[in-house]
Amino acid sequence: MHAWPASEVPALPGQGRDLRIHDTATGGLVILDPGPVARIYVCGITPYDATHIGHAATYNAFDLVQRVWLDTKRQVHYVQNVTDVDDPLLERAQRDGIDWAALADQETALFREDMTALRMLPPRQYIGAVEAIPGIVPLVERLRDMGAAYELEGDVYFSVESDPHFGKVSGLDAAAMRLLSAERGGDPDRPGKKNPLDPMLWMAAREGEPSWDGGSLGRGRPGWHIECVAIALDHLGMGFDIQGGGSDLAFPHHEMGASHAQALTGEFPMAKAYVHAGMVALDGEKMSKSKGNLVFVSKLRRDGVDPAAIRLALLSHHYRADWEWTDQVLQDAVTRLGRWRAAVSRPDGPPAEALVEEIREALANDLDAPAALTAVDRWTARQEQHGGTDEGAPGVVSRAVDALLGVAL
Ligand code: 5CA
Ligand code: ZN
Repeated sequence: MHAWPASEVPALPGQGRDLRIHDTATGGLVILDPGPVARIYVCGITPYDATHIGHAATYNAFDLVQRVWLDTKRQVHYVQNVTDVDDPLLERAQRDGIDWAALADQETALFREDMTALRMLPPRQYIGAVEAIPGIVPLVERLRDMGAAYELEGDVYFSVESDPHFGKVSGLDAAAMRLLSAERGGDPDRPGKKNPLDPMLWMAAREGEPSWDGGSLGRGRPGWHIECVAIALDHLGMGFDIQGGGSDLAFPHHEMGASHAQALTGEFPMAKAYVHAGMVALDGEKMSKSKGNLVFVSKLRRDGVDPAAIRLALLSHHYRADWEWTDQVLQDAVTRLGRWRAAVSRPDGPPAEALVEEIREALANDLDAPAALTAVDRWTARQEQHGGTDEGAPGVVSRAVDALLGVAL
């Protein structure tokens, strides 16, 4: 699949800083030391509805990761998937009487537009589950042949016991895992499984549903976790720097994915850090396609909201916090954007070097975007109150805000 166009990232004076980021698996900050090419996999959308503010907040967090790394003069190998075949997508297409593939195409196209408008840097590879199937089948066969997977009425399940490190991503106990598994796409109550937590790797073809040639597995379609693992291993290999997504993916998705990869390769860990963004709520409940309490990025854009203001609204919350979208959050961002734009529109102003370092330090410290915004606010207030004589300082601020925060002033 094609991704979306990259906005330009201006080069900045001085030196970028290495990222320290919270890792769900160890529960603390890790100092990442990627080589010249940093490797990150971020779970993409299931395209059955438009991009909402919760999705955008999660992609914003990982866009900041890219920007911090680019600022250290590294290249970034960023891979993202599109879950373009899965139960919720098929159910929505059925409900609305439309073709599932057309629905996926349409919503993926809208996602690309939203990401472009928000200045999210694109992944190097943007891969759909359907196009990944030829790579998924041999992995499932290999897991089965090595005894890490088993068949149940034509479906193939992964045996969580085959990975000695199972449980290390989320750190949850079996009871909590069982609850979340039932909530998030698993089938812990299906009779005949070796362990209730075992997730499906390959689902045998069902009447009226799309299916693909699965070689010795028979016709069917892939499970959710193996989809991301196949794509990540194909393009990034083991031991990549960050596996990213929203906090609702820590278990089972990233736990199972890591176990699939670790069982397949015998290596540990799949990723050096498992990074999870908090959940955005609306009216007191997590924004989710299944509940329908959504604020769409595309709708805000149609209503004439500047995408830079949407981006600033996302940046005003720490990525790990759970937070609530309100009209006030957006209004505050619109006001802030106006003040920043006015402040950088003058030819000179207060010195900017220290501000660039403050933004760098804030982001390197577990992506503390709110601290970065406060630093820009302080410079803006000085510009408003006293002005300054540094020629070109507003241009430096404008480039730093663009390069590090993805906001075009
Ligand atoms: N296709 C899978 C991942 S492989 C999936 O979870 N798709 S999704 O469309 O449901 O979500 C896409 C991303 O947005 C995921 O990282 C998810 O954790 C994140 N996300 C979903 N809802 C919210 C929310 N309310 N707040 C923050 N992030 C969210
Ligand atoms: Zn995923």
